Amino acid sequence: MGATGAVGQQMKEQLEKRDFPVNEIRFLTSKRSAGNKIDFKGTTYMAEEAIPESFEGIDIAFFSAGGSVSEKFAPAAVERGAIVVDNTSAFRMDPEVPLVVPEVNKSDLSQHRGIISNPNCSTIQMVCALQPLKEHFGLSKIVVSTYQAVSGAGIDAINELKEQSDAGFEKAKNSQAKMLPVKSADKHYPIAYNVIPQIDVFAENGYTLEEMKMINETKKIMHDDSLSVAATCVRLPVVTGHSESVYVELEGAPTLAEIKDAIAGAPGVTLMDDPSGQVYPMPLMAAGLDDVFVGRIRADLDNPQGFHLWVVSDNLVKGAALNSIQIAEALIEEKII
Ligand code: NAP
Ligand code: 3JM
Repeated sequence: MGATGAVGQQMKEQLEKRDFPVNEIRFLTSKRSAGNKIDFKGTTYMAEEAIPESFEGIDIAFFSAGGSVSEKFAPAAVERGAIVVDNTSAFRMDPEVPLVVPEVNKSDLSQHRGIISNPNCSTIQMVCALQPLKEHFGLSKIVVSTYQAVSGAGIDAINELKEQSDAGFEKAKNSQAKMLPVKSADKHYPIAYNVIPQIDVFAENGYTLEEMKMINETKKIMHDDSLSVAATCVRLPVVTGHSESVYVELEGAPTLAEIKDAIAGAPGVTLMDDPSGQVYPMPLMAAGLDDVFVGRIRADLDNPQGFHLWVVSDNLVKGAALNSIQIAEALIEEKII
């Protein structure tokens, strides 16, 4: 569901690349793209307008077409026997819906009642990097600032960044932006040559919903309501790949070498940290890759339990499509489906 979107196209690529076991596949979209041709593993398919009957005979339905589409169609898919892996925020905080990053809380999958939520992209890469620290040393506090790419806001936002960038600084400054910070809002700002400290709409407490997603989802995935989490989410003129500056306070006071060893040994995480060689992760190098990359690891200068990290990953890959496919792979491995 949402097959023609930025996430949907990446889902298709991941299914092909990982040779996911498929007997039959349907590519669902809105009416707008129905009839468009989609190539999958050497066969050409037609995109179909989603209707409740689209889910007859389907085992696993991957949703990435926005929250309202998930609210409308996920129950119809579950009624027809499908397990829904939902990439939207629609059900993430529902206590009956597992919210899963397989490297962190795969065991929650067994509790599913038809819908499994895929966390927000910024949450996924952060919990992958921090889970080894939690396991080895205990984790009590997180303060994160994000540097997020426009691909997280969909294909139209990627195109808008490209158009504004090509137009140059002066023209971009006066351009009629339509997509960011929030498409449905009345007011928009150019993203090229700019930085926008707003992702998703504002909540009453002054945080944005993107920030509240990171805060609430992290506690749910890590099974720790007492974990202290603060987030500031910022959009940058980067096509794809989110970066995060993360400050953590641990329950222990490990050495820097122990922190690096824990991160280097974590599944799905690559340590990339050598200041002497100017080695650290950046979104341009992470684009299209599966892993979460961590560098710039430093001990806080005042707090022996405090550490700073720089965490980068492709938000469309591990942040969205890959994590969803890994959830489906885990369902098969664990014989849940
Ligand atoms: P996108 O590039 O704008 O694509 C949207 C997709 O949804 C298109 O395939 C579109 O089909 C389809 N769609 C829109 N309205 C529909 C409707 N009423 N019925 C059926 N299909 C409809 O957006 P995207 O970046 O792929 O993101 C899609 C959604 O995924 C987001 O809204 C968000 O909820 C979720 N997402 C999650 C993460 C994450 O962190 N896990 C990251 C990014 C996005 P048409 O081609 O017919 O318009
Ligand atoms: C990432 O329903 C919508 O309009 C989608 C908004 C959206 C979300 C979301 O809330 O599902 C855009 C981009 C996300 C997300 O992953 O939380």
